[in-house]
Amino acid sequence: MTSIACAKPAPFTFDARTTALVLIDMQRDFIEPGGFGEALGNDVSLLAGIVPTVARLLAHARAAGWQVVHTRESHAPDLSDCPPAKRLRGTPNARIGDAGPMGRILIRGEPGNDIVEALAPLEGELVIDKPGKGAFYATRLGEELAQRGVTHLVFAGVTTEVCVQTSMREANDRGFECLLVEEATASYIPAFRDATLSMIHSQGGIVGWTATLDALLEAV
Ligand code: TIU
Repeated sequence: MTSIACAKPAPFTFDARTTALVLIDMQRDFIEPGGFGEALGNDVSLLAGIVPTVARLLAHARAAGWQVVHTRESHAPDLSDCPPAKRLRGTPNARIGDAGPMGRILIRGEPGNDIVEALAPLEGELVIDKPGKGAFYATRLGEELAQRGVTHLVFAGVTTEVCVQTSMREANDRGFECLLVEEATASYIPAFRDATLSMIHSQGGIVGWTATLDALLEAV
């Protein structure tokens, strides 16, 4: 067993054999210019800065033998899994499914929908395509984790208050013990990242724990 003593709000104890690293949506569509993030009017460079930190965390998880999960927010080419309530909202420049410099925005199989090169999945790692913000909604993630006996989830990725927070809340409701790595998550709106970290570990860890990457690496 491993324990991160200075996790918030209390020590986080886990067993590498039943722990998975869940990297949320570290995709070109959010992190590089020309994708969904920029179409929404955001400065995507705010997200690119965490890639080396997430790479350190990923290298550790691989060395420690954790199950690794990568998620991708993505839709079918015919948009049958993208309700108008999602497609028609919030995009002044381009919408999900429109053509862009990295292919059709947020569409499965297009270059922009790939995980960024520095974090490319390896064989044996789970890659979950998700049509929603949460990683459990309309995906096989719950079943895949149950089959592997996973009980603890360490989260990182983008964006903190949208897909990361939604996925972590879904996981908490399903009985997983969840920790978010503080410097391995980012938002286009940094104050929202900070607020999300506070929300997660408030009220005695109402939806989970947070810890710094250094604290996690020291513990293991
Ligand atoms: N817009 C925004 O902050 N995020 C998303 O649309 N998706 C994810 O967080 N992955």
